[in-house]
Amino acid sequence: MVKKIVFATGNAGKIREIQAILADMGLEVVSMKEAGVSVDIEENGSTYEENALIKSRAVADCLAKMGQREDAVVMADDSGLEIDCLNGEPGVFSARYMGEDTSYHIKNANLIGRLEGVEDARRTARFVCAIAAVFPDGRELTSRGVIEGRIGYEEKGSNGFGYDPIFYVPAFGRTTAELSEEEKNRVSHRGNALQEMKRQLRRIME
Ligand code: ITT
Repeated sequence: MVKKIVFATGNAGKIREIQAILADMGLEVVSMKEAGVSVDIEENGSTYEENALIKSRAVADCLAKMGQREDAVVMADDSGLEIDCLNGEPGVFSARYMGEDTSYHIKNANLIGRLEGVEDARRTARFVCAIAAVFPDGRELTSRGVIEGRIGYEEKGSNGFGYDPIFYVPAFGRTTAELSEEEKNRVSHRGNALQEMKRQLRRIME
């Protein structure tokens, strides 16, 4: 019997969004840290789906070694920002762009700089998110969500994380860093991918 979801992420911004979206599943949602798992995972897949599966399987293996695999679905998200006029960069390398430890203030300033002189209509971009779920019996599911937007001309807003301050959502007239958590979750790539995953989970757990 599945009783909890262990989410394989070390990103505190993600776990907050994920816990809010999965709150109505009737399952306990804990981060891998809360589950006592600490593992360095090499995300060497070439797609978001592959990387999400790599993270989920690695954490599932650790839980199995700890004897805690039986009642947990392990889920992970891999996501990124794709900027059209930069041929989809930074894409699956979004977290590693300019180095994992470089601040997002610097990364965001760099991307804005690379788009200097690019007019509004060509500043199109999207956040993409793949979610993977690995079940105790070895079954695996994936889902994907997207949000379309444009790269702004300066950082705006202080909510969210990562590239949110430069990702402008035309429908709101604001960046995702200027949206409340509830507004972002309703329209975001992660929100969409998790809603799709919830539909698949409900079908399986019926
Ligand atoms: P985990 O692997 O531990 O989950 P991570 O931050 O390394 O955390 P990813 O490998 O999925 O996560 O990298 C995704 C990067 O894409 C993330 O660090 C941000 O830079 C960016 N990103 C993804 N979703 C975002 C969002 O909702 N808002 C802003 N930036 C986002």
